[in-house]
Amino acid sequence: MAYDYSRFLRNEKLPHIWCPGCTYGIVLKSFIRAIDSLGWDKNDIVVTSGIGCCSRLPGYVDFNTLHTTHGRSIAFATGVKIANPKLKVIALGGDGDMTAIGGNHFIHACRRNIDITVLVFNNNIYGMTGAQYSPTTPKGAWATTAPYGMPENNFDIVNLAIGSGASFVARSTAYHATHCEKMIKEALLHKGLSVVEIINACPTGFGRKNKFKSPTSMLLWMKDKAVQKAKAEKMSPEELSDKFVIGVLHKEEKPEFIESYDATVGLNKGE
Ligand SMILES: Cc1ncc(C[n+]2csc(CCOP(=O)(O)OP(=O)(O)O)c2C)c(N)n1
Ligand code: SF4
Ligand SMILES: [Mg+2]
Repeated sequence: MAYDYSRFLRNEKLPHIWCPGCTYGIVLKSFIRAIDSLGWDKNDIVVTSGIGCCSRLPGYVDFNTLHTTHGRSIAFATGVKIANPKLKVIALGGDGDMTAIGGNHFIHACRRNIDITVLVFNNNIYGMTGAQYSPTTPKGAWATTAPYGMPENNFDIVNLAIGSGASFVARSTAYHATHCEKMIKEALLHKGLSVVEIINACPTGFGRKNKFKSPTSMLLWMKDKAVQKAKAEKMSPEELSDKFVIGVLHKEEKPEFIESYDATVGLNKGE
């Protein structure tokens, strides 16, 4: 029997706004299956987003949702989590949202290790506003703001998260939809700041002008370039040079922010 996504959707909000060939719908489904597999009460789940194409996702899911301001998904999520630590809080946003305008919120949430799951939809471009380059646009790639090729070095979101102190960091892609579901599920189960970078395709803003002949060719690029962690461990740096690794790339136990805050300051001080 076909999987019934409608139980988790605000069906009256469909059809969604995403372009044909955009991979955000695939990730939306992975996200729903991950949550469903945990059996959590919908009322205990809060999803926040910033502004961007992927940030429209909370509008379609039947949880408690906040579509906030550009770059501020994690800031709102932090407020919600501190106000009611029992809630399962998920902050999502694009590469622009999380590593450009919201980059400061991202690194400090990682440093604090607050118990929130951060999903970064990385399509290497500002999709919504017309393909300006973001901090993850590969060097040399075309963007409307880089008509001669992106001149800057780019962030590696996984390394940024690990370096900033996140206690769980994973990567997946829209092509690897079942793997993506698994990574999201593991992140949701982790106590502390968990980050999943999800490689996505924006055929309209990125693919068309960067020599991808079709949306399918962008998915096949993910298939070709992604290497599972176990396989990557047996490969040389040269063999990995034009690939990226997927899987759980960092996991550690360390004090979580709300527990530390409660122990030192007291969450209900003054009441
Ligand atoms: C303060 C502010 N600055 C700029 C914008 C314009 N803006 C909206 S979405 C966006 C970029 C979105 O890119 P990304 O976060 O990667 O999401 P995508 O659309 O690619 O999913 C920008 C610059 C805004 N809404 N608010
Ligand atoms: S512009 Fe790009 S990211 Fe936005 S909906 Fe279209 S394909 Fe997806
Ligand atoms: Mg983007």
